[in-house]
Amino acid sequence: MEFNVHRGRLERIVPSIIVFLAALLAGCGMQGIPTDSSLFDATIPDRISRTTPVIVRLTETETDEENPVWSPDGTRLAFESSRDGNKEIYAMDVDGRRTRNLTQNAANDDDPIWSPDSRQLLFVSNRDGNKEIYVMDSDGSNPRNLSRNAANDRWPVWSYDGLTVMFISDRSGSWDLFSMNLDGTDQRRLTTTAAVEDNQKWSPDMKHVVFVSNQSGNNEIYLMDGKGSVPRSLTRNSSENTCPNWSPDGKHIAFVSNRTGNWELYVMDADGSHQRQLTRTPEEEDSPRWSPDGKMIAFVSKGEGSAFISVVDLAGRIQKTMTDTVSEKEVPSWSPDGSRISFIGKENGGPWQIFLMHLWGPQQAKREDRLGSIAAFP
Ligand SMILES: [Ca+2]
Ligand SMILES: [Ca+2]
Ligand SMILES: [Ca+2]
Repeated sequence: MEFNVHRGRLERIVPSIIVFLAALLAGCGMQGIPTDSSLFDATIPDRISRTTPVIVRLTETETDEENPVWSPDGTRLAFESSRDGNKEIYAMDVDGRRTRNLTQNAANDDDPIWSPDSRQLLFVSNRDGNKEIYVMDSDGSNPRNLSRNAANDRWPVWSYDGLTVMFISDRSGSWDLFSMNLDGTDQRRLTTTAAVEDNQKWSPDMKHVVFVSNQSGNNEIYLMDGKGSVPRSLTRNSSENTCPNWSPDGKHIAFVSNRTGNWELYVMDADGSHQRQLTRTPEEEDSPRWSPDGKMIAFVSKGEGSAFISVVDLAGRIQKTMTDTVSEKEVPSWSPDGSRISFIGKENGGPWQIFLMHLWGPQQAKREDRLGSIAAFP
């Protein structure tokens, strides 16, 4: 079973629990790690509003390249590719050069997540017969199976102190959240429902975990502490509410919902209060990701045969919308310095490839050669 990020929200078409899970994971993106705040260029918000973004394609292959994740030090992107015939985790410099296969294993290896110090990666592999959570050094050496359980274990996220791993497992009969130490000890079940729990994200202060569950019959966003306290629902309606994403200061949570009959971007306070709709578009909004300074949110809008990435401020004012020749897009993710957004996209129906949108920087000088152009928000 593969969870491809581009599979879309199939749960509205095929209501099986497996597809439901795939759909929950789709588009939301993995949790990044807070980065060294000194990397962030505080002048970037002003520059974004004055500069034309430039899109650069980083991969050129015939296979799907997916799930790019920034190293917290901003120097590399890890990603998944099956260019050698099975899924492997690769890492490349952020200019697209010096790509290296880190896993080199005949099984499928995916879901890479950097450690806070950029020295290790968590990943998922079925090399031992079922999906397990592994850790390896950032050069691919020293891989260790952490979960060691006959069930499926996947979607690992680091705690911000780098000491524990939160993941999802179906070992109890339904998908639930679990935590363990970085050596695989002290594996604990944190949720105890017959429903699907996933999409877990630590709050920046590590006091809370936000996650998604369909225990009420539709996807809602829940909050608990990292030890498995009784979850509290932050959203409560008969529509879908998913893709929660913490603001860097931990005060707000961005998410998407179809409560108006159309998918839109929302922000709420971390206790679920003050839910505010930031977009009103005919497209389907997806994958909200906060800028490192917490002043903006990047997201994808998907329409018929097109997709574009926009950056919006907390008042819902669109700062930038990119239109270009990349007809499908998923999982935008900010560079730690806030100058670039990585994403995956398809050109002319080709395979998923990795792109960088330069919001500001030296690439602007060469923009005639690039894919990007700027457009008014529809
Ligand atoms: Ca492999
Ligand atoms: Ca469950
Ligand atoms: Ca919309």
